Amino acid sequence: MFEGPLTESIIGRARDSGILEVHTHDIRDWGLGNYKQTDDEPYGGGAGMVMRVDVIVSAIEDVMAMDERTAHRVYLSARGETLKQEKVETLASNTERLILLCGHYEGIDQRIVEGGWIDEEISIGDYVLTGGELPAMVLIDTIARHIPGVLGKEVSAHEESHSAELDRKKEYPHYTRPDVFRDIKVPDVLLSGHHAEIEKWRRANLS
Ligand code: 21W
Repeated sequence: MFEGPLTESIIGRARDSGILEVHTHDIRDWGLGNYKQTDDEPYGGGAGMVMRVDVIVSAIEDVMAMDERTAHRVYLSARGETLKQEKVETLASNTERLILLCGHYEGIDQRIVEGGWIDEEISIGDYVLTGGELPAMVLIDTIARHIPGVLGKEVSAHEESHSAELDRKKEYPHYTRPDVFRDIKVPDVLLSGHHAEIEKWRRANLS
């Protein structure tokens, strides 16, 4: 399920050029018994299944040992702190290696958190998904574009929408050729070549 978002376009090119590494691991590789079981019924009853602490700890410890650099371990969880651009920038500048644990089913055994095998829990927003995989890809995408060389040199992640420089305002409207399309014209000021006026117009049209 990580094919596509992580192999195409900007992220794909960054991986091909070696400035970004992403490795995926199937938790079933650490599953128990002939059925490679990774989950079990919740203590206390209730619907759904819970991912087993022993399976996940084995997986985390083995993945940790695959690289000598210390890793920041994030559990993508609907109960986590909502991801904001500020967090993205903190992770991008302080973290060389991330281990992302994607929850599935109803969640993971809480002892994974209590036992210190996770550094933080992150959600990507207040809506319900089926698992942590899409959130993991969102987190990778947001962090990757802050790595020098990932974006083309004409765009830098630094002075763009949501950055501190633009007061985390969104964007100004963009136009390109043709200057008239089905009677809809590009604002005259953008064709004027008057840079001060263009700046003023863009500042006035931030949203
Ligand atoms: C969603 C698992 C909800 C469990 C009562 C009984 C990771 C996520 C996820 C998921 C529940 C993120 C329930 C935004 C997300 C994720 C799967 C709770 C419901 N209520 N960010 N059972 N949204 N989602 N179970 O869903 O793992 S980050």
